[in-house]
This record gives sequence, structure tokens and C-alpha cells, in this order.
Amino acid sequence: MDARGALRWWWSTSPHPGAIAVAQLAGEPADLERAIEALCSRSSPAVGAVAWRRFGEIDDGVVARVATGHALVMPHGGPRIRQRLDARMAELGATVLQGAPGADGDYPEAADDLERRMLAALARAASPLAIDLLAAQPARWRAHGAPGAMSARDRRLRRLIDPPRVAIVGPANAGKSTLLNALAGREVAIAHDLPGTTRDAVAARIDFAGLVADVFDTPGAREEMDAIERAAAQLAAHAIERAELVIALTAPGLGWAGDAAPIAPEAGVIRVLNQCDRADADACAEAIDADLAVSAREGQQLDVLVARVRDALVPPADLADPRPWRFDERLG
Ligand SMILES: Nc1nc2c(ncn2[C@@H]2O[C@H](COP(=O)(O)OP(=O)(O)O)[C@@H](O)[C@H]2O)c(=O)[nH]1
Ligand SMILES: [Mg+2]
Repeated sequence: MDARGALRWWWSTSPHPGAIAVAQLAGEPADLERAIEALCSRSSPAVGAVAWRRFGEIDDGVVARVATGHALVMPHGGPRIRQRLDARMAELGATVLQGAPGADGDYPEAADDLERRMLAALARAASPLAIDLLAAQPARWRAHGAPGAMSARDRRLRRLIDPPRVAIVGPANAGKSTLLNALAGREVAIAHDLPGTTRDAVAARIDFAGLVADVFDTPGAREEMDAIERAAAQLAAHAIERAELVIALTAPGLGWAGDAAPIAPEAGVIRVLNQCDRADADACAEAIDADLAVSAREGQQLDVLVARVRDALVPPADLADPRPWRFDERLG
């Protein structure tokens, strides 16, 4: 993307209420910095850095400076917050665009607007499960007629396009970081038996058997935390509040700790007992309330957890439903 030129502001996420919204700000670096500074009453994060900011009286969230002339601004996903941020950015000299510049691309092969939007969604979709379903939509829309207003199913299926957010919460030493690493298939989080080891909010984009989601590891809040741990805990709280699914993780004897931050009322929760390889796992009190038991370290039952996460975010019935899917809210 050519970030230079007049300051431009647009949303990458749908205007419907969501846990998180992502807006993009692009333009000359000096203009961009001035606008972020005015919005947040603090300097812009350095290039490549991600920081927590207050957006004046409007909201708070994350600013990611992805390039000198390009930043992502991520507030909560309410329509009111969006409107107020649009107004504020216009005040600060940004041109508020409707949709990404050129986001729908040029698809000369598309027969009509429906096919053009389908191809644009296909190009953007994060999840392999989206491919066949999107490809089937033009025919379904023609056979059944355009679907009505955006339904709950339509919104759940949108998770195939924009990765939903999953937070792993639970007491220290439950194995949250070990689980994130096991799911990611690589070391993204530091797993260690010293509490406070997770000093940064860590996330990984993970494919749950066809559904791609962004998974956040969260450090538990502790009594004595240094400044870095407190900042990490704050970012984690933010991730938990915005998660569409929470994996509540524990281990034998650790109990189900009170959550580090409130969970969105519409978020799903899967209660998982970790460390099922231990001899005391079967008889522990936590086993009674767990939806399933896994071993993040030994890999037991992780395939079951992967399928549960996928099915909780995009139920199989939504995928199997032959009715058309309103995959783009701008379609008439
Ligand atoms: N036996 C066993 N130990 C585990 C398992 N998962 C994690 N651990 C150990 O538990 C300790 C804490 O793990 P960590 O992932 O750092 O926990 P966190 O504080 O919740 O992030 C480490 O010593 C891990 O090796 C497991 O499935 N089985
Ligand atoms: Mg950890």
C-alpha cells in the first residue's frame, strides 16, 4: 500500500458490533504522527511497535505503527465508538474513507457485484474453511434470493474471513504458555514454572482444523508485579475482554482462578483441565467441572480441543446450512 499522500482513515472491520475493530491510518509520517499524538495525547509508538493508548474521551485500545506512514488503531468494536473516532479523525484532518482504498480489487472475471465481492472476500479470508463456502455463494444467492438482514449465523461465518480472538486464561502454572506453544507448533510464549514468566502479551495465529483464529496467552495478575508485567497484564486484560472464545485452563490442584478480566457476555468458554498426564489428574476436583482434559506437554487430547475450539466459533450446523450467507454486509 502506498502510505504517502493525504492523511486517510478507514475501517478494516465490519461496522457491526464486534469485540474489536481495526482502523487504518495512512499518510505522510509527520501528519500521521501529529494525528496520533492529538488523538492519544501521547506520542505515536515507534515504527514496528505496538502500544496501549487512550483515544481521548472516546475509548482505549492498541495502536500498532506498522510503517512510518501507516498505523493500525484498534478500539472496541461498538458502532458509537466508530462514529466518534471517525468524527475525531476528520477533525484532525484525515479523510474518512468508506472501506479500504482498492480493497475490493479489480476482478474483470466477475460477472456482477456479487461475484466481485465474493472474490474480494476469498482473497482476504484467513480460514481454509471459507474457500468452498464463499465459492458456493453466488449460486446460492441466485437460487434462494438475497438473504435478509445480517443474521447471527452470517456473523459467525464471518469468523472464517476475519480471524476471531481466543484468550487462554487461568492460574499461574496451569500450562497456558505451554498450550499456546503446542497449538502453534512452535515457541511463541515462554513456558516456565516461575509465575510472571509471561511478561508480554503473546499471540499466535493458529489454524484450528480449518478455522484460523488469533490466540492470546495471558499472564495472570499477581500481587507484586513490575512495570513490564503490569503493562503485559493490561494488554492481556484487553485481549480477554475482546475474546470471542475463552479457554479457561487449569491443572490438578490449581482450581479455576477468577478471571484476570471480565469476559464479554457473548463469548464462549471451554473449561480445560491440563496436565492430564499426571497421576493425580483423574481424581482431582477440577476434573469434575472440566469440559475436557488434555496434556499440553504430552499432546494428549489436543486434537479434541482443536475441534472443540473450531466448532464453538463456527458451529458445523452453520457450515452445513445450505442457505445463502451474507458474507459482505454491503451486498443488497
Ligand atoms: N506434567 C505436565 N506439565 C505441564 C503440562 N503443561 C505445562 N506443564 C508444566 O507446567 C509448568 C508451567 O507451565 P506454563 O506453560 O509456563 O504455565 P502458565 O503459567 O500457565 O503459562 C511448566 O513447568 C510446564 O512444563 C502438561 O500438560 N503436563
Ligand atoms: Mg505463561
